[in-house]
Amino acid sequence: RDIERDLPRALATEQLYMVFQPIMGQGGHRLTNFEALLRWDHAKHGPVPPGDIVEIAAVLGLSEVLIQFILRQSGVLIEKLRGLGQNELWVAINVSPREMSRLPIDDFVSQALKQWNVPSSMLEIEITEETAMDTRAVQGKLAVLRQAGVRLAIDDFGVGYSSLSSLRNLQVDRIKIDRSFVTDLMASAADRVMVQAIINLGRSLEIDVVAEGVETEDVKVMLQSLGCSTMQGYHLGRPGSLQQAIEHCRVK
Ligand code: G
Ligand code: G
Ligand code: MN
Ligand code: NA
Repeated sequence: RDIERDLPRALATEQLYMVFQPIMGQGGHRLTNFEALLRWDHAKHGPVPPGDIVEIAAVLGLSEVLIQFILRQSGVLIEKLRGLGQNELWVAINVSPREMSRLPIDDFVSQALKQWNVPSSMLEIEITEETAMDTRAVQGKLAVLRQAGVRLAIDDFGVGYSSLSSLRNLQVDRIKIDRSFVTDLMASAADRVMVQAIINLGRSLEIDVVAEGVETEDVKVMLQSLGCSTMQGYHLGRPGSLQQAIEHCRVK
C-alpha cells in the first residue's frame, strides 16, 4: 500500500507529529500531566490511526526510529515544563505490547532521560494489561523502568483479559479506566458499579485512578461523587499542539 511507502518521508516531515492531551486531578481542576498521542495526516488518506502507524513502522523495520521520534517530541515538552519550574508535572507516552517486547525500551528511556537531564518522574509509560502480563523479559524491562523512577500506568483498564492479575503482577502508579466504562456513566447503572469498583480497588491498593473519555459536565460531576478525582477527556481538554500544552499549564 502507498501508505506504508510514505511513512519514512512522513517521519522526516511535519506530517507525523505528536499532540498532547491534559489529564486533570483534584476533581478535574488541576493539571497532573499530558498524554502524548501520535498523529499522521496523510496527504491523500487523511488521518492514519496511531495503531496503524505503529504496525506499518514494524513492517518497515522502523519501530526504533518511531519510538525515538516519540521520545524526542515528548522530551521537548518535558524540558519546557522543567524550564517553567513545573517539575511536578509529567508526560505519558503509549507503548504497545509488541514495541515493549521487541525493543529495548528501558535502554531508550534511560538514554533519553540522561539527555534531557530531567527527573525520571517527569516521564510515564502507559502499557496495557497484556504488556503487564507478558514474558519475564518484558517484566524485567518494566522493573528496570520502575527502578529508574519512571512512572507506569495501565491503560484501557478493565477491557483486557487480565485486569486483576495485571495489578498483582506489577506495581503501577496509575490505572486508567477504559473510556467504554465512562462515556455512558449517566445512562448505565452497570457502568457506574464497575467504575465505583475500580475506584475502590485503586484506593485499597493505593494506586491513582484516572477516568478516560470524560465528555460532559454531568459525567465529571458523577465521577467526583464516585470518588474519582483524576480525569481525561474532551470535556476537560482536547489533545493539542506543544504550544497549546505550554499555554495550558501557564493558566492552570
Ligand atoms: O489518539 P487516538 O485516540 O487516535 O489513539 C488511538 C489509540 O492509539 C489509543 O489506544 C492510543 O493509546 C494509541 N496511541 C496513540 N499514540 C500512540 C503512540 O505514540 N504509540 C502507541 N504505541 N500507541 C499510541
Ligand atoms: O487507549 P488510549 O487511552 O491511549 O487512547 C487515547 C485516545 O482517546 C486518544 O487518541 C484520544 O484522542 C482519545 N480521547 C481522549 N479523550 C476522549 C474523549 O473524551 N472521548 C473520546 N471518544 N476519545 C477520547
Ligand atoms: Mn493511553
Ligand atoms: Na485508554
